[in-house]
Amino acid sequence: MLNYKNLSEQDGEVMAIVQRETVRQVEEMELIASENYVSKAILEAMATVLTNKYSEGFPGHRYYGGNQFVDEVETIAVERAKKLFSAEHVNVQPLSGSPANAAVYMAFLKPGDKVLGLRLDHGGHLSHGHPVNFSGMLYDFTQYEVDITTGQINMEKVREIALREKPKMIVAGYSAYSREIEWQKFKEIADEVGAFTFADIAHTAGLIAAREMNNPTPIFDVVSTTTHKTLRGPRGAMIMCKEQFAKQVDRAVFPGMQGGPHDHITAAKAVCFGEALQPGFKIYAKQVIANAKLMAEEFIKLGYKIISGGTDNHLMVVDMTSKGLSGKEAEIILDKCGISVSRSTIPNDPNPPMNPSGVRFGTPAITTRGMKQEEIKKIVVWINAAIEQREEPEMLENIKKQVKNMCLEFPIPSI
Ligand code: DSN
Repeated sequence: MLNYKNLSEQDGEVMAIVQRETVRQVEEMELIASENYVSKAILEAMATVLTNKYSEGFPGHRYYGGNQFVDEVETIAVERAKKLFSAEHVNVQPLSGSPANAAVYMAFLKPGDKVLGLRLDHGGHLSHGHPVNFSGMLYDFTQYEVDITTGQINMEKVREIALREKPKMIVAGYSAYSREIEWQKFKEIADEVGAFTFADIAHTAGLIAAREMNNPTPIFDVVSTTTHKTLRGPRGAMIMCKEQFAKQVDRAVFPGMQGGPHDHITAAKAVCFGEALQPGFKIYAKQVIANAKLMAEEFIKLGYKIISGGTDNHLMVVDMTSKGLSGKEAEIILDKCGISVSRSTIPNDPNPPMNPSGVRFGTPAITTRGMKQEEIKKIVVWINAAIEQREEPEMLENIKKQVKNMCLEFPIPSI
C-alpha cells in the first residue's frame, strides 16, 4: 500500500475514512461485476505530480506550455491501447464511461438523430438511450430487447427494428448481459440500413484485450470503454475508432465535451495497458470467465434462475424471485455477510429499478485476489445459505466470518 504519512498527519479525518474503506476491501468479498483492484503501480501512477498539469489539446498540439512530458505519457498510453485492441485510432482522454459515450454521440450524430440501443432493464446502460439520461433526451432512441424466453439478443429482431427505424447509429455492448455479442451480425445489419456501429465494451474490455472474447474494434466504426472494470486500470475511459473518424472523435472529446484531461490518470491508463499486454493478463482473463461459468453452474444446481441460462463472460444476472425475495433484499442480506453485490433488473422486470428482481454477480475482483474453482464453490454455498437462512442472524454472522477468513487468505495485490 502507498505510504499515507502526509495524509495521516495533515488530515486524520479523511485518512480514517480511507483506512476504514481499506479494511472493508481487505476483509470483505467483492462480487460487483464492474469493480476490480488496481495494481500497486497503477495506484502509484494515479498519485503522481501529473495531476498538477493542464494539457488541453493532444500530444504536440496543446493550449498550455510545459507539456513535453505529458505528451510522452499520453503517446505511450495511446500506442499501448492501439496494440491491445488492434485499434486504428485511440483517444485516452475521456474521464469516464458516460462522458466517453456522450463524446461518441456528439462525434457521429446531431441531436434528434435516430439510434438503436438495448433497454436498460434488459442489460443496457443508462447512456444507451434511457429517457432520464442525456442520451435519451438528446437523441431519438429506439430500444431493442433480449428475447424473453432465451434471455439473449435475437439478431433477427434487431434487424427487423433496424429496417423499420432506419437508425443513424446502432449501439451494442452492455452492462448486464452475460453472452458473447455477435459483432459481425450487428455490422451487417448496420451496413444494410446505413448506420454507424458503436460498441460500448466497458464491462468486457479486459476479456477482449486478452482475446478471451471477440473484439469488435476491427469491425465497428467506434468503440468506447471504461478502464476500471475487467481491464483492471484506473477509473476512466477511452474511445477507439477507425482512422477516418479520428478527427471528429478527438474534436468531440476536446473541445466538444471536456477541457483538460486528467494526466495522472492517463499515466495510470498507460501502466494498465502495459499490464494487460503481459501474458499473465490472458491467464487472469481466462480464469475470470472460468470462475463465472462455474458460479453460474453452481447457482443453477441450487435452483437459481440465471438470465440467459449461464454466462460467456465475467457476470451473470440471477433472478432472486426464484428464491422468494427481491434483488435489493438479497443485496442487503449479502452485505451482512461481507459480500458486496449489486441489485439488477431482469428483462421486463415487474419490480421498480430501486427494488428490482435480480442480483448481478461478477468475478473480476475475486479473480484478481487469486480465487479459483474451489473458492467459487464455497462462495455459492455461502450465498445460498445466507439467502435460505436469512432470518437467522447467527448464520449470517457465521458466513461473514468464513468470508473474512477466505479474503485474508487471498490478499488484494495492491494492499
Ligand atoms: N455502473 C456501471 C456498472 O456497474 O455496470 C456501468 O456504468
